[in-house]
Amino acid sequence: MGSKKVRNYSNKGVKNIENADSSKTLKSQQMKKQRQDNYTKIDKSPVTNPDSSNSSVHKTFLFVVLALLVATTAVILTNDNLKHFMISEISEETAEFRLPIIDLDKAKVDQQAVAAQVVDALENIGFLYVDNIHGIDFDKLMECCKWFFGQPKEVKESLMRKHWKPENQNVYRGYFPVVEGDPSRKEGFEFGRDIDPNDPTVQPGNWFYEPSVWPKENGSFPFKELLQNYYEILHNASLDVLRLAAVGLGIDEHSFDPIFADRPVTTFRLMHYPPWNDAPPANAKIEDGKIITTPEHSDSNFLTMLYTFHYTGLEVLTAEGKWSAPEPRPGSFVMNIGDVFSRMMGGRFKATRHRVLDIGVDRYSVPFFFEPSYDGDIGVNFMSLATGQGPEHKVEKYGPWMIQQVKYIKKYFEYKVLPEF
Ligand SMILES: O=C(O)CCC(=O)C(=O)O
Ligand SMILES: [Fe+2]
Repeated sequence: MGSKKVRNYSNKGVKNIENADSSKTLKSQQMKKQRQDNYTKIDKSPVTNPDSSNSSVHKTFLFVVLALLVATTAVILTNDNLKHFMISEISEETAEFRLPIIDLDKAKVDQQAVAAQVVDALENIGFLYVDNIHGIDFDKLMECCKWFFGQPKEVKESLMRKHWKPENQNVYRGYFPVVEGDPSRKEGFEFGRDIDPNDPTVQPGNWFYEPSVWPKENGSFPFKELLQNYYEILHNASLDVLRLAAVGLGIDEHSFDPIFADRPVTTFRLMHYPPWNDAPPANAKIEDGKIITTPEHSDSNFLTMLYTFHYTGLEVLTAEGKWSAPEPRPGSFVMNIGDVFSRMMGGRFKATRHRVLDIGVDRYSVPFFFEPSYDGDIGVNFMSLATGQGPEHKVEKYGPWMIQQVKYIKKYFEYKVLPEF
C-alpha cells in the first residue's frame, strides 16, 4: 500500500487554491458544485475567486485559509482514528462521487420533500446517506468492534457457528472467522432479536429464530445492552425510511410496516476486515491494482443500514458502470436496498452492486441487515397490492425465498452449509 497515491480531504482543499487562477476550472467547479448541492451539504466550492486574486485582502484571506488547512491537517494526523482515511486511496476519479443525503430530522417538518428524495435516490442510485438517526454513540460502537474482535481466539471460538465448531449449537447467529483462501477477508459477530423459545408458531429448527449467543462481559462495558439498544434504534430508523419511501410512492405511509411487524429476522453484524498485508491471493486482486476484502455483490436482504465510521474502502457501481467511492460521512449511515426489495418493486428501486477494498489497515464496519419476518409477504407486484391496480400480486414468504437465494442460488459459503428444516 505504501507506494499508492495518498489523497485526502485536506489535499483536495489545497488543490482548489492552487488551481484558482484558472477560470475554466472555476466554471467547471461551479457547475460541479451546482450538481453537488443537490446531493450533499459538504461545500467543496473553490475558496478563491480568480478575478480578484491580486487584491491584498484576497491574499490575506488566502493565507488564513491556507494556515487553517495546515492546522486542520496537523490535527487530523495526530488523531489516531482519523489517520485511517489518510492512508487509504481514493483515486482522482472516485473522489468526487457523492451520495444523496436524506435527513430524518428534516423529514419531521417537510415529509413530502424528503419522501421525494428517498424515492429519487432508490430509483436512480440505490444508495444514500441517512442523517440524524439519534441515540447511537459511534465511539461506543467502535469500542464494541474493537473489544469484541480483540477478544482471545478461544472466546470468539466459543461463539462460532456449528459449521466451524461442531460442539456449538448455533448454526446461524454468532461468530464467523476469516476463511483462508477466500477473497472475502473478514470476521464477524451477528445477532438478532430473540423471540420466545417456546413459541409454538415457529417451526422447530427454523434457524432464523435461533437465540443469539453473546460473549461474557467483564462488567466494565455493556456490550450486549448497547448493541441490543442500537438494534431497536436502527429498526425504527429503517421503518422511518420505508414510510418516507411509501409517501414518495404515493401509497399509504404504513404500506411496508406489516412485513416487519411480526418477528423480523434482521441480522445486526459487527465486522472486522484485517488487511491482506502484502499477501493477497490472486482472486482478491482486481483491476487497477486494487485488492478486495469483499467481492462485488448486491445485498440479498430488504434494506441495509451500514455504518463505516471514517473508513474508505466501500465502492459502489454507478448506473454508468463506473466503480465509485462515496466519501465516508461519520455520524451518518450509508443505506442501500437489497434484491428482495428491488424485486418487490419490479426493479423500480435499485439493488446496487458494491464491494469493499483493502485499505491497508484494520477496517471495521457495522451493517444492520433489515429483514422481514419469516412469513412476511415479499410477493412481486407489491405496488398492485398497495394501490389495488396493476398486475396480480401473489403472496410469497420471505424466509423460504431467502434460503433459496443464499443457499442454493448465490451459494454463499456461510449459508450453503445451513441445515434444512
Ligand atoms: O463494510 C462495508 O463497507 C460494506 C459491507 C457490505 O457490503 C456487506 O456486508 O454486505
Ligand atoms: Fe453489501
